[in-house]
Amino acid sequence: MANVTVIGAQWGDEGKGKIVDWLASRADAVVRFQGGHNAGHTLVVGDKTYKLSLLPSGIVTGTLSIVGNGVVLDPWHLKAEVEKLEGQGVEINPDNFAIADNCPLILPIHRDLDGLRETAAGSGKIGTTGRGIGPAYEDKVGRRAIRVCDLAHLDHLEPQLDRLCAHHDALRAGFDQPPIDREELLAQLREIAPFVLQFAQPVWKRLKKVRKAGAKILFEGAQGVLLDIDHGTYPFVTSSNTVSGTAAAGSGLGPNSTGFVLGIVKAYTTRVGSGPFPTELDDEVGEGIGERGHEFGTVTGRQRRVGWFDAVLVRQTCAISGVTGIALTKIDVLDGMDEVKICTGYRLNGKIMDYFPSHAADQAAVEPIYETMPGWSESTAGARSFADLPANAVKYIQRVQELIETPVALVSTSPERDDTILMR
Ligand code: 2SA
Ligand code: MG
Repeated sequence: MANVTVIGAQWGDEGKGKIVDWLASRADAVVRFQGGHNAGHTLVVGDKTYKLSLLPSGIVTGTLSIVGNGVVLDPWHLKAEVEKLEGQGVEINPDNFAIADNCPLILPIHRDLDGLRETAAGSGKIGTTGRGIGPAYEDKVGRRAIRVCDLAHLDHLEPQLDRLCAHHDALRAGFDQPPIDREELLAQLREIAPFVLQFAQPVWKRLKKVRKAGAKILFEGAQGVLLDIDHGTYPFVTSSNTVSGTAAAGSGLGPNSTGFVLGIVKAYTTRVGSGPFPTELDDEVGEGIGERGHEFGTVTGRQRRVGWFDAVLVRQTCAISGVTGIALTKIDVLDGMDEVKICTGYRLNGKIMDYFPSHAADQAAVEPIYETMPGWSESTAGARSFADLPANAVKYIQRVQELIETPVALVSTSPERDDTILMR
């Protein structure tokens, strides 16, 4: 196995967790490079289920796991997640877990601001996970973030606190919130600092060493390309770049190290939160798919919106993200349907389009053009070879591959690690 970068090629929740876990057992290091604890990966290993939000999936198998600089880190959440996994028997120590010391922190004020803004926006809200992700990235780019390395210098935090408070106190006043309590914030940081610092280091150096030793690195993306801050359904996006290129910048390695780009693609489409969704189904068909697919968010438990497979979107995200091959997941959820539909193009103001436009109003207005294919009554659940799949499921997979102009490398047929078909 070469290095592999795994990204979601839709709106997140494509089933990255299972595929990443499958690959993590073959990797020497697993790196998270963007997002924060807004991600939610469910790993099913044997009879155990692990829910990860911030920690890289390799942690469950004891593989070196790294939180890269591109991540925004909530130190209190980190502690809780580590303790929860330790309670499930997972060992986490500085030998198998490292955090980039230049990683910006998510503070309680970020979480509060996220919530205040969403409430104030009413029906115009983004539908964020409420974890403070956006405000934390704003502070990073605004050069006023408190970073992991600052936790070792809390006696000299005044300049950062000045910048942070100047900005946030004004914002908070707009929401009738009191100014930041600097003493309280400092006390909270002092308390959590030793826990975080035991894992903190310049991870680019560690990764350089790992690379020299010829180890295989797995870059674990979170969310999906349609939630990318540049390429997604702006403004209904997350606040980081979710495309494959971020693996390099978000970990401290060059773009020549990201290897095979594996796009994770669900055999239909889902999204949580607000924003355009051309193939969304508001009927029993969608409800059925949602129920069979257990479409509830790992992080917030919110019900996911469900729709047909949109080949236009996935062709676009695969191109933007340089996807080498895709892993098609949850094909078994489509078992037993009379027919299945694939969106092959859009109609906008009487014109036919073969791509998803950038403007939010156009994104909301496009009408999908569908191709209908016969379904399959046989079960695909648990299939482990191509020969085990019903003929119509094979046809569906081949048509998807053709339309998205990207090869299918893997097909996943259940949440179980081994229920995976390797195509090439
Ligand atoms: P935020 O909290 O600022 O990132 O929210 C902004 C938008 O991004 C959406 N969002 C997500 N949508 C789907 N899945 C997400 N995380 C997955 C999960 C993890 C995954 O919950 O299982 O698949 O990697 C995720 N995170 C953020 C959110 O709904 C808003 O639309
Ligand atoms: Mg998920």
